[in-house]
Amino acid sequence: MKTQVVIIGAGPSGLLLGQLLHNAGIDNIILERATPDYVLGRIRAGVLEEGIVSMVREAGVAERMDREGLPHGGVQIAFNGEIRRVDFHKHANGKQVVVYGQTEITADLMEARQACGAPIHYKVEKVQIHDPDSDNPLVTYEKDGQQHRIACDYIAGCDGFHGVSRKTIPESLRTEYEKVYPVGWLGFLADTPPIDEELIYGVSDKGFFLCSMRSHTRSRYYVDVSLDEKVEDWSDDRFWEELSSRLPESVRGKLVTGPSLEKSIAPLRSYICEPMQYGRLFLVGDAAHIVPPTGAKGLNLASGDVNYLYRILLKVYKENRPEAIAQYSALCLRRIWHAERFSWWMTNMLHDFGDKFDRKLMDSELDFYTGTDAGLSVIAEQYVGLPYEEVV
Ligand code: FAS
Ligand code: PHB
Repeated sequence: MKTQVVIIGAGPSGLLLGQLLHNAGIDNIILERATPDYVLGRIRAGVLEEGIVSMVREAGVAERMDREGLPHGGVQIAFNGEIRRVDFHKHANGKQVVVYGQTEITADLMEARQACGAPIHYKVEKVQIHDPDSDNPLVTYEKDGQQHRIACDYIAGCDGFHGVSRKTIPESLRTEYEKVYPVGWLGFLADTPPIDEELIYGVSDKGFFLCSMRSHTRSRYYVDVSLDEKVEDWSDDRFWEELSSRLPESVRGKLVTGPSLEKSIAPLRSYICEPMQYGRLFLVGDAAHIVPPTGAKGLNLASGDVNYLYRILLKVYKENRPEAIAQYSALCLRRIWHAERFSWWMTNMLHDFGDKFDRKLMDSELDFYTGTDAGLSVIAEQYVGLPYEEVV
């Protein structure tokens, strides 16, 4: 088999890249090790920056997102019993974010892939990347016991943190940066009306909380827990009691409880692999970087990588500029490191990791950054997302 681009992974990165390339007439094959249901069953991101919204529109897959997505002009931050609002219109030049679940985007992209008939293979095994640093890379995999080979021009490693792509880059060429936080987020999804029109991030003496949503009738909540906690030890009642105890008096009465549709604990980590390319192999999204979800950046960073790789491949194939691939890693990393810093900073400002000096700094930071125009602009401009750079 031969194609122009092999995409490993059918998460949001792989599916979005695949749709954009297909629409541009660039042949690509997507290889996914799981089933569609498994991919859709992972409850993850919920906040979309304008960048990914425009990419999904450009891919021609925005109809449901535009109909059901919730535009948000601000976000709220609760501490010391009060709630302050970060106004994006006032402090981020009128930009906004859209609340629309990663699961929904993934489902919309899966449907588009099926409708256009572009090749995608689920439940593949033993994907291997051969000679990515040559002019003739090859991808092999197994499916239903059959061995398959795909000769290609380029490989997009959209296979997440635990995929095969990053490990294909020789360890001697990789520099990895990592910070592991001493807590995880216990996430809870319920068909209950959200506590407020906007997201509320907060920290109380009991710990961090986040009140988010997926629609006007479906809520998504988080509390931070120690890493030795097990999700099976958290009954629905125990979760609701813990969340309620962390909420400010002013909103606690608005909390509507109900049975969980999904409950999971996600560890918090900052991670980056440099460089993000090796010959004709490009790392995209979680394959190359992870952020703590406090800045709502994970999915949005993945989409930034997709934007850069897509526009570079357009230059390669439509302008006959194969040398354009050399800029990919540096372009991605400039944006990624800003989001890594923002996510690390928001995490430290909203989580008490037990040091009493740091706890006092948290109060000072929260008071300054939510109480001054300068501070509010810092949060707003990075929360709505930095603009994509031009691909030359
Ligand atoms: P993904 O991990 O989504 O997709 C990779 C795909 O590759 C998977 O389908 C996997 O099955 C497949 N794959 C892996 N190895 C393979 C192989 N060898 N062969 C073939 N296929 C292979 N981000 C936010 O912005 N906000 C959040 O609240 C948030 N919460 C999160 C909670 C959790 C528990 C996790 C893990 C992440 C969360 N994220 C959040 C980040 C998340 O949304 C990611 O940024 C996003 O899924 C990145 O998408 P992909 O890069 O496509 O990687
Ligand atoms: C979510 O809705 O899942 C969500 C929103 C904002 C975050 C993290 C998660 O920062």
